[in-house]
Amino acid sequence: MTSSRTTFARVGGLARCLAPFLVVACHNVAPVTSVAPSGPSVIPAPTSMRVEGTAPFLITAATPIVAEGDAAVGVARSLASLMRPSTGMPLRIVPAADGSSGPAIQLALRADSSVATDESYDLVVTSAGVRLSASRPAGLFRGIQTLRQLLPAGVESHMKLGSTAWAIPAVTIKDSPRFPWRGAMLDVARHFFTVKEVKQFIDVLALYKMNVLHLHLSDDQGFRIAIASRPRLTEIGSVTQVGGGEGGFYTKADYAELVRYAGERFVTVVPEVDMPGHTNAVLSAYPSASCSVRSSSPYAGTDVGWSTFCVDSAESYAIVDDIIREISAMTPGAYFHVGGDEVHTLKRDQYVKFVERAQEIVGKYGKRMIGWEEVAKARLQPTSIAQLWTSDTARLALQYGAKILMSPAKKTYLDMKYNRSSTLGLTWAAIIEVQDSYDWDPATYVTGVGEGDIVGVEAPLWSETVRNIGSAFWLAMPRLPALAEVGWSAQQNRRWEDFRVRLATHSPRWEYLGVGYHRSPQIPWLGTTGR
Ligand code: TNX
Repeated sequence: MTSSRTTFARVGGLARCLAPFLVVACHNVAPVTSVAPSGPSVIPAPTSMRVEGTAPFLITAATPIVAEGDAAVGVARSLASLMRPSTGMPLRIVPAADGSSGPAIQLALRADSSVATDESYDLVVTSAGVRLSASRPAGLFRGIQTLRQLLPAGVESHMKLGSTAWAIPAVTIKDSPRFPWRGAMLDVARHFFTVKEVKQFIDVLALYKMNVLHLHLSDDQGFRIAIASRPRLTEIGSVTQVGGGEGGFYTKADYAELVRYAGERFVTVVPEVDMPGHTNAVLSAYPSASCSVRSSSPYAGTDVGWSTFCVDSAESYAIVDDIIREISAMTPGAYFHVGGDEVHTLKRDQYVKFVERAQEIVGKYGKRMIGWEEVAKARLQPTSIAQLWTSDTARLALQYGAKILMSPAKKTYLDMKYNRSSTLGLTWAAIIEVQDSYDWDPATYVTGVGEGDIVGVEAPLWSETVRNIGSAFWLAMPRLPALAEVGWSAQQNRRWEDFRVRLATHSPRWEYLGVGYHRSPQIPWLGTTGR
């Protein structure tokens, strides 16, 4: 297979520098021609990539973007707006019907395409032009991220870079994702994140071909989305956060804007309202849904497992119905996440009863239910998903024909520390360096959960210690691209020694994007500043 050839060529170059410290040394002293960074460092690794070694394609002021098919025009616009600020090139968008010939970046939608999924694409670059084809706009968009990574890092600059040659190496790439769900979760409940911050997060997901943003919209500390029929949820439930800050919430217009922004990048928003536990913020607003003797008031601590809806009260289900109805109506994606984790104060049958009612309500509003692994104790519908995080409980889902989303905490939790001295993060699941997050196979991680049982991989970023987007990025980068590759690239195309060298070349992009990162000692970063 072509990809193996490319990969082996890379690893072969490094084989002379076997010990990790020598890899760094070789990298620094060797002329760029002898090591991987001289070749394309695409993350996630494509299914197959042949580096032609012939002349590259040069973008000039005359290069148009040719959009074949109306639906390709939107994606062409994304590419143009990505490249115009840094290149200063006009990059006119023209329909194929114009019959323009000459060097161009062609984006083609082909219904008869041989590509496998909506996100698959083919990319051919020669000195004469670029041809990107896919059967769906999502595939073109993913292909554009590859094109972006084939260009010099400066393409990410918001200012025009005068002296850069905008060359794309001659390559032939065929690419398709391993799993349909490659996500990240942002906990906007423990600390609130503004619309602008969440958009920055979405931008980075898109760069690495991730396609799901799971928003953890409520927890004990805050309820973060306006529900018109239940105004107290945000009037009372959103006023604090961990540590006692002022919290916040999204208006319906804010949420709609996030959904739109994500959609433009072919990222699906999966909203989560955690229930029946993690509900102190809801219960402080509507105490009639609680049967605890402990009265609920705004909470800024970090304990878990102590709050719950009263599972026998009609009022609980009336609130749940209102919340799921209104959020579902604003959510184009197929899934509603009901949480379901860490309920330490209910008996198993009480818990199961609640989850089954919630599943019915989700179905009533046209969505499929996803919940943390504990929901697999209930009778699931085959369309539901259990999100594995800390045990093998999720496996129970398989008997109902339901699928599993892989978020094992020891590998995917972005809120775990990188090492003992990390200033941010927790340690309850593990200490997770970049290699730990990269070097595992979702299909062999849990006995009895194989490739066909898994819908994908998701990286949760819980925010007990994360007060702003800068801290979020420091924890996410570079583990997020590692997990993006776990979810996208075939297992046989992934090698840590190859990945770490490709990853090293990405830090200049993050710097142009204003995204801070953990300068992991496992990665042979370029230079001292990463540039
Ligand atoms: C466990 S993972 C939780 C969250 C915490 C997280 C911190 C899960 C389903 N529940 O409530 O924020 O640990 O790492």
